[in-house]
Amino acid sequence: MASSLKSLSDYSLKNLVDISNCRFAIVVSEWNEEVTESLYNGAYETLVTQGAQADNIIRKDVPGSFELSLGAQKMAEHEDIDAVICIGCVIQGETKHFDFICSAVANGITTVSLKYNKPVIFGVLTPNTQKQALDRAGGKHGNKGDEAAITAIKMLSL
Ligand code: DLZ
Repeated sequence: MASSLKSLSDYSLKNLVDISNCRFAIVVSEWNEEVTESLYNGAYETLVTQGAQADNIIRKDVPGSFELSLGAQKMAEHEDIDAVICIGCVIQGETKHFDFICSAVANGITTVSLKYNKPVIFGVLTPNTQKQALDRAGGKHGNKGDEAAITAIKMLSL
């Protein structure tokens, strides 16, 4: 299949752990809301489909992707949260803002994950255009929110 038509969110459902008693936090950036809401819905639905209880999925919104790291830290510091999923979309602009935000959030999320020794998942799209983002947020390339949720579950099996 041509890559332009292929879902880029393929993942294996092998070796998923029982998450019926796991608690998840999903931190959602308000920037590019149409995209991040679709990513959030994909992540939420995938967690529920895989066995998470709706009451065990907490949502927190932050203004932009730059703020995802602190939002993730505030969730990860709670002992009863098993995994955090960060949802954002940074669209390439004409300035260096894109590079600063992407690099800061990637480093910040990694730091939080290592500090609290729990999965903190990078569900952040970094496309060139909004169309590319929508294609990956429930469009022709699948939904990267689904993939972020599956990644969180897989990391819980470590
Ligand atoms: C300022 C800004 C810009 C230009 N673009 C985006 C974007 O595409 N995606 C996103 O999530 N956030 C963007 N932001 C906001 C920053 O993430 C942050 O909220 C502000 O710089 C304030 O710290």
